[in-house]
Amino acid sequence: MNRRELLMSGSSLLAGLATSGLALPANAQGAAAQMDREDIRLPPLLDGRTSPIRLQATAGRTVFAGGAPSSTMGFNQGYLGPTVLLRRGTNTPVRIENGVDVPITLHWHGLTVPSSADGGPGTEIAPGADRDIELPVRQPAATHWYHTHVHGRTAPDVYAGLAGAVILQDDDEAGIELPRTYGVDDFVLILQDKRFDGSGRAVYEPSMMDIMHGFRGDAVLVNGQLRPIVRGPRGLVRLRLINAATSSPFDLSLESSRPLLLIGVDQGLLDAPTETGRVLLAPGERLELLIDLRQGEDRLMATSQSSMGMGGMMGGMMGGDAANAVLLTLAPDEGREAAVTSIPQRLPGSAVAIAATGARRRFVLDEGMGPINMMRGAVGASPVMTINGKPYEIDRVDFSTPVGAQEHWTIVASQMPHPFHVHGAKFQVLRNGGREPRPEERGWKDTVLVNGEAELAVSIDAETSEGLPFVFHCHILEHEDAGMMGQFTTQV
Ligand SMILES: [Cu+2]
Repeated sequence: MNRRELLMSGSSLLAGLATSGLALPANAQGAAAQMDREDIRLPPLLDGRTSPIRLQATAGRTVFAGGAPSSTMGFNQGYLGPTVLLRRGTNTPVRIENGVDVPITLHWHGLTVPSSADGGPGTEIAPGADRDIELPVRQPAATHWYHTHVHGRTAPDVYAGLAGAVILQDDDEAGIELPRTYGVDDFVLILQDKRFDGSGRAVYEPSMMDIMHGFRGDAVLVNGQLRPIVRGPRGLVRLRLINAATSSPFDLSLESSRPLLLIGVDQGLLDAPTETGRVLLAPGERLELLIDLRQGEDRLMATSQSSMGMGGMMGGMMGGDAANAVLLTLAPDEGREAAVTSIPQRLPGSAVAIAATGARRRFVLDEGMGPINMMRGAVGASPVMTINGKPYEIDRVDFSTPVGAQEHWTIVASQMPHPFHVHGAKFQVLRNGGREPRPEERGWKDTVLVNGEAELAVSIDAETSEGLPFVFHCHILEHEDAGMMGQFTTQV
């Protein structure tokens, strides 16, 4: 079967997913309607700025949108984990305990810390075991997140809920008048799409086509809630959006068509607020937005991109690939005074491009849409995916480079868009798919949805320690689990 035939054979399935779109199964609709005005629940805060913290992986039973209880996992609770507060310049001791029956790791997505603290695939914690680390926080204020990262089972375990938010603070951010009262005018919003069975239970049983093209859910949940309402004072509120889906990129816009005010991306604040009609948030990426609630009630909409990307072949075949859905309602609380009512002119971020004088590297991401995976699929085996022709192996290191190097990387995603992520480093997007970076691709990043070829200026920031390499990989977690991941070491 060639690629086109494969796509055609999968098209009815994909079309079915697209038309079912972001709706719920019929028997969950009534409950969902009742849930429509449920206030958002934020994860509890866990303050690591001044004291050690503890994160215990925990099994749970969670009701999503009024359906039957789902088997889930979380940290210190049954689904997702607390929001960890960190501050630049501190060293935060963390105890990670594994209270579930599968191995876990704890990767700090976005933190550039030594690899022994960072929790890649090489730091597995067995059921019942624990691990003590220390996080040296030396980078600017930003929204990051943490999640399990065991090779071969990252997708199911992140889907189940082994993930949480990080708010990193510093003096520069504190010096700007921005909303920062958690749950009052500053909201962490963790996005995960889920697929539901007939009883409304969230299930994860990806087909071969889901693995190849990326799993798509029936609904996008925010902190585990369907279409919650975010109430804030009459003034500015800050949304910290984290895409923790296994593979769905979300195209975000306001129902009113008013522009979004973008203030931050993966690695921190921009140099100034930027107005944009819509922003694309790929798996692994974060965005910070300001919303002015004086303009009245509005809704944040999420269009789930077809797995084949914008304007791609599948988009055409499905006749407009997207189902538009309300992600959440934004509502002013008339009785509450806002702490912040004016949009800052400047933000602490730096727009200065780096030199990229170091090594040039080229990474070709390949989901193996060829005969080998077709044969494997035919006999029920899982597909093998590669970077530069090689699937991930825990004992293979693909390159080594000095800490402080500024390198020029070309990432190639020729068959479908892949969100590329690197540990221990940050980058600026120079070009993506032959165009200038979009507003949400500017500033320092650690994840980018590569569509065609992307040119990145990469700053290698952290050291590999205790013989543990850093990884770079596709953040479609099904692809990562199938081997689309490589490793490198750094030297101080
Ligand atoms: Cu991928």
